[in-house]
Amino acid sequence: MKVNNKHLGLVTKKFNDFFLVDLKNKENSGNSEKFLCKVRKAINFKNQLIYVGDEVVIENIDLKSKSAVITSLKKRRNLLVRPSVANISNIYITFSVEEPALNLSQVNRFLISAESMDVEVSLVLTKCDLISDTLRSSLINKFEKWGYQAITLNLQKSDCFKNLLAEVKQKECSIFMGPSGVGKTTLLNMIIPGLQNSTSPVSNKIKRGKNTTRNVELFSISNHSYIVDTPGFNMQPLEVDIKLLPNLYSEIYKQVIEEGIKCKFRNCLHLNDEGCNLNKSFERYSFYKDMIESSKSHYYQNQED
Ligand SMILES: Nc1nc2c(ncn2[C@@H]2O[C@H](COP(=O)(O)OP(=O)(O)OP(=O)(O)O)[C@@H](O)[C@H]2O)c(=O)[nH]1
Ligand SMILES: [Mg+2]
Ligand SMILES: [Zn+2]
Repeated sequence: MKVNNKHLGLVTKKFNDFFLVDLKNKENSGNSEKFLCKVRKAINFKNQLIYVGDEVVIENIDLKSKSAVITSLKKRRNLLVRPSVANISNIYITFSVEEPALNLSQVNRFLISAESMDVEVSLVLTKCDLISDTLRSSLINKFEKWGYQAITLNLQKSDCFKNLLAEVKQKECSIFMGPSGVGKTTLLNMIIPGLQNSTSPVSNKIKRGKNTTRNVELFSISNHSYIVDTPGFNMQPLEVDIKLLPNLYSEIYKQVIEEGIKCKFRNCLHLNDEGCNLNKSFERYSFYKDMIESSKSHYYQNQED
């Protein structure tokens, strides 16, 4: 049976030229109806590609074969580049405290690149069963100084994710990002009833993840909330305008915006002491400096090309 109405849908998965689209504004939550869609021929949406998280209009809905065609693409609020996901409201940077071991410079890179998206950013630390309570507390203290209230999880305790679940249910579209093997899919399997996505143990020798999740996929947790599982990336590329970098660090933002400190030059990158009044005695300053230096060389290289 075909229905000719137009419907607003949400792209939950993408493979080659096909898209899985969930109907939006459904009456009830629970098992959602997904339609396999292609883009209507002769439409190219001004050469824009369609991504997971995009809102689209679907037509020619065939209820029997559960298929339809996408006829237009709604304006998106934001687009994360790697992995490609549209319309995110919250990013949960997810790292394990062990197996694979916590790499602070990598955590910082993920956090800063998430901050550049202008969405709410949180930090989740998994596998806390593998460390002592003392170490867990000291990590919480450390990240508090970085400007984050780390959510610490021990997924072997089934009730530890209750608060997190209540939180993501309040958000529109939360994405879990971090290296391979940290337990992103394990967490989603616990949060979403009935979800049984593949997970696999980290490799024995080098304690690295095995890149188990291959595709970005968006899952419904209530009528208005979605969670995205992503493939783990071990290196987060940073494509942030160098001028924006200082304010992505809360330690700098607080001094400049909230406390109003002024350096001699406007647009001070807070590197040399001459005329710079930033208090640099915070833990992430060395990461910040390295990030500015490497963006600078990248910046000048591009200017020469
Ligand atoms: N000890 C312990 N192991 C955990 C915990 N959470 C997840 N794991 C294990 O970590 C391994 C990797 O988990 P996955 O969920 O596949 O990791 P992922 O982040 O989805 O990895 P990719 O899909 O490769 O990006 C699995 O063997 C999980 O059982 C935890 O809280 N404690
Ligand atoms: Mg996974
Ligand atoms: Zn300065």
